[in-house]
Amino acid sequence: MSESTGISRRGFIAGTGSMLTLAALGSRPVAAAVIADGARVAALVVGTGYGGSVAALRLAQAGVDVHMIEMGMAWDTPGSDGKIFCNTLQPDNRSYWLRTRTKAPLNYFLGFPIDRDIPRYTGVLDAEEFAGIIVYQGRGVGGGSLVNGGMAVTPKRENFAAILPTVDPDEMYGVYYPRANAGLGVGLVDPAWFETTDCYQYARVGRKQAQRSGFPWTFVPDVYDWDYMKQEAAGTVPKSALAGEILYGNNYGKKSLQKTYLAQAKATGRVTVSPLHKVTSVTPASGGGYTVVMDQLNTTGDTIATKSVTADRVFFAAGSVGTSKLLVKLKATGALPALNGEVGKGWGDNGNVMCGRANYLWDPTGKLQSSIPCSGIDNWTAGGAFAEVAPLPTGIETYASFYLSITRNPNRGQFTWNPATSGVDLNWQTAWKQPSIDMAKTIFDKINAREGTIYRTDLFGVYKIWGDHLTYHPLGGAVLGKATDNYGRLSGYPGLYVIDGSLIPGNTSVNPFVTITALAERNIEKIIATDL
Ligand code: FAE
Repeated sequence: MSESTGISRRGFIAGTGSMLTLAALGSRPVAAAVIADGARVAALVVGTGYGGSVAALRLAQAGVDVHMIEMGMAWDTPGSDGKIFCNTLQPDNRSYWLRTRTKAPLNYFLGFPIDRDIPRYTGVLDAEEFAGIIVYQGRGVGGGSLVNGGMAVTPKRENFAAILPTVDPDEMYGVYYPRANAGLGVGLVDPAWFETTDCYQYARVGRKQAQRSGFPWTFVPDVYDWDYMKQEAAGTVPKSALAGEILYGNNYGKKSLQKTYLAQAKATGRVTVSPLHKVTSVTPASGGGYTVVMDQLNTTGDTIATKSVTADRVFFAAGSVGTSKLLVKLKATGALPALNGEVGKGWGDNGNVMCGRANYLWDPTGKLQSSIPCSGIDNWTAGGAFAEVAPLPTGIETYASFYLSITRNPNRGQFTWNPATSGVDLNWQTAWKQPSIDMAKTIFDKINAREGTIYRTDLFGVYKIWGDHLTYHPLGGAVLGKATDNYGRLSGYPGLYVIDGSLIPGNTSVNPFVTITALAERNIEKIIATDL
């Protein structure tokens, strides 16, 4: 137990009367010691996604006590069905963050809306709505790693200068990308198994059609345990990828951060996590360090306590949207007035756009589809698009090919404080997706022409081809070398750092979490060497 929590389980039980407390808890063990009001901590990490998990592990290994604050749940306890997470096809209260109706990214099927009512709960997927875009994000200990597809892609080196122009590619490709890939447990599908398994028929159809149109097709690495997936296919273990689990959590085979960086961090004995705590303010403390204010939430999202702690150092790792919103608010409301004018700027959607294509009856994509994508079409150089061949794990034959394209969309949004609502707005407009649609069309118009096929119009509405209303990949808002120095130190405030996807200026050319992890590895190494 870290001293920095200010409370230990034994002390808590002794201090409140052990019999009474155990009776009230129904004899269940106390899951974790949450942070106490008035605590003093050496390092406080806001958020438990990729950036936060890297920071916590490396700081702890360097001998620093770390407390991680996470607004979502711990996701370590099974529900009444014996599972921690609910299935994509049967969303229940565990699916969405504080919604009374689901908000599925593919919200129509065969032209009919598929969203349904659910009880309001601190579920695992947040569909955060801004005026022109819905930003999907993971909520809980593990951040986006709980809900994502696990596609773990290192960008091509030739594209890196456009991704992070102020970072030395030699050190990234020589040291930090390899370190991130190892820490995340990245692996590749067995190519021989891929050729024969039913669950990747959809990917083989995607490959055949891409290659017939002359597009480079490539395997994409993932953090899923590929041996486990083989056992799922053989029917010897409980299924998750082959049970269609995606978006609302994965119960078995995916190596989320809880199984990798966070497990290692907790094993140091120096890292404590407070779930269901949401940071609302950070401001310089009179005696040095920073006063961090947070709301403790219950599972319907009500505030049940407000706590104020002091931290010597604060690492903002609340994700691109979470960190940007916090910093914009703290600058505008006078908590951190010296933050520079770059805070909130340079936000991008990683060029995300989705579409489906209708295949002929003689080209089925399979009723069993692994929810973990393993391949993509790389037309980045010629047409500005990298398209995941994505599953439609509905359990029935759809004769559809489905794609999430990552495109070189140049548009960038900005977060601003809105005094009228006491909230943070994002000025992204839906029309700004048009360059992404144009780039995706460089692939799919050609495939459709070659195959004699058409776009699906029933997945995102009635007669709507493009899923242009959303992103899974928010990036930017506290850009490296602009809002911060070249290692994430916030200007004007020694001891405050940004260490998540908000550092990356809007696009990574591929799925982003390996780059977020590698950049965090680079920055924390420098910070530990020079600031501690
Ligand atoms: P992130 O993982 O979002 O973690 C931030 C954490 O901070 C979250 O747990 C928040 O709940 C928490 N938080 C926010 N505000 C506060 C606050 N005020 N107080 C306390 N806690 C707070 O940030 N990327 C890939 O590379 N491959 C994929 O296959 C892929 N698939 C995806 C599929 C879906 C459906 C989604 C939503 C995302 C996907 N992503 C994928 C994106 C990836 O998960 C995302 O880029 C990273 O999770 C971002 O990492 P960060 O560390 O920036």
